[in-house]
Amino acid sequence: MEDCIFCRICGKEVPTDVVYEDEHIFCFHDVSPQAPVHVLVIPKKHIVSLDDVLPEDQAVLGHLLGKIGALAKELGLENGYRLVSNCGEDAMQSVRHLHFHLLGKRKLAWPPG
Ligand code: DGP
Repeated sequence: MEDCIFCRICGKEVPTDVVYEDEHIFCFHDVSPQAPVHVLVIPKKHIVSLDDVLPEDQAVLGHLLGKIGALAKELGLENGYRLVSNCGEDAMQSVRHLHFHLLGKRKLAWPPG
């Protein structure tokens, strides 16, 4: 999608610090890190949010979730981490391209704000 910053990032129109990439997913460092490790994991397909997942997207999202443990290990998150997807207004989703925040390397409070 032309005016989507995350589509532009995974389409390499906007340079970014890539952590992992394959045919279906892209992982890069968040521009505004909320923890010593804060990366975003996204499907390359433009899906607005978890509310917009279609049955045909499920394999890609299963693939994405299946990669999280390996990514966490690669990023040194042996002591634990949090995976978050903000969906919609109440969760303050600011980028309308489905993304998962992978956060770690500090104690993460619960409940979140
Ligand atoms: P959310 O509030 O859940 O929609 O989070 C969006 C995140 O995306 C936020 O933590 C900042 C990050 N972000 C927004 N624009 C860019 C960008 O151009 N580059 C990178 N690396 N991260 C971005």
